[in-house]
Parts: sequence; structure tokens; C-alpha cells
Amino acid sequence: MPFQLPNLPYAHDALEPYIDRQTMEIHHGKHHNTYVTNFNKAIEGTEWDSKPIEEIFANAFKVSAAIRNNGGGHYNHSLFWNCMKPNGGGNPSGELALAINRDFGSFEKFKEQFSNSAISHFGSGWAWLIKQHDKLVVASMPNQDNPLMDLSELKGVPLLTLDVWEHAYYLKYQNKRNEYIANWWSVVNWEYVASQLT
Ligand code: MN3
Repeated sequence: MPFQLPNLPYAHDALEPYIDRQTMEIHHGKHHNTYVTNFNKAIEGTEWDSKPIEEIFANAFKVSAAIRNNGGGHYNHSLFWNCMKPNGGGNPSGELALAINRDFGSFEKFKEQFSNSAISHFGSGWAWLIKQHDKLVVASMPNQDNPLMDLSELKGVPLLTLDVWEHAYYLKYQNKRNEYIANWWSVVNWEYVASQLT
């Protein structure tokens, strides 16, 4: 099997009280695992079998829906786990902080724009901070699409992502997506996000 479920970079309960243990167990162990299994099944015996995932996304317009959705599911969740850590949050620093101030006016304005994008996204999907050429932009995308896919309206380097599928928050927050998003800022791993900038 070319693709494998990565280990979580922390314990299932490490993001409590913001994200609960049971949500993390099901989200990583069941949802992400299923994307990996179905992605491997979907590419088996096709020309994409031994291709890097970035190359598959660069051809998203012509791959099957199963490859697009499950490949996106695998990549997006892998990035999402890395974008969080226990005792995270606070403010970014260095080059990332400068770029955020330059392109959004301030960190608070960036947070507001990203949160609004995540809150107002209709249905299942993800909010993104993307480096597009030399500019940072915020967007939301449906299902398991991402900014590496050639069919995405906004393409670029994914820096930070937030899962707003109901499975990401429903056990703890039910219909209160806004509370999940407000609390999620407390677990963002800004060092990791900054490392994606180069
Ligand atoms: Mn998810």
C-alpha cells in the first residue's frame, strides 16, 4: 500500500479541552484511516499508483472522484494534525507574522477573516491559509479539495488548514461550529505553519 496513516504527533487527549479525546480517536483512527484505505484502493492498478500525491493533485481534473476525494482526505488531515499541538495558540512570529501583517493588516484581522471563512463555509469542507505567489490569502474549499488541486479556484502552497466537516467537532460542539473555531486557535502550531512558508 503506497500511502499509510501517519501517527498523530501527540496523544489523542493532548488537545483537550479544546478538542476532545473521543473526537480525535474517531477522526484520526476511523475517518482519516478510511481515506487512506480508499485512496490506496482507488489508485491501485491505475497510472497514479506510484505517483507523488502532489502530481495526482496537479491532475485532479482528470482523476476519478474516488482518487480526488480520498487523496484530498489523506493529505488534508495529515496537514491538519501537524497544524495543531498541545499548548499551542498565541501569535505567529518572524517572517510569517510579517507576511500576515502585510497581507491582512494585522494578526487580529487575519484571524477574523479566516474564522469568517470557516464559519460561513456551507456544508463540509476546509478553511485555508494559502501562499499564492508572494501573497497570503484565505479561502474555504468544499469536500476534500485543497489548494494543490489544479481545479481549485485558489491555488498555492497550503500553510494552515481547519477541518469544518461536522465529524471534526460535532461530539463536543454539536451545531456550534463558531465555538469550535474560536477554541481551535488555542491549539494552532504556529512554528509548523511558519515552516511551510519557505
Ligand atoms: Mn475530517
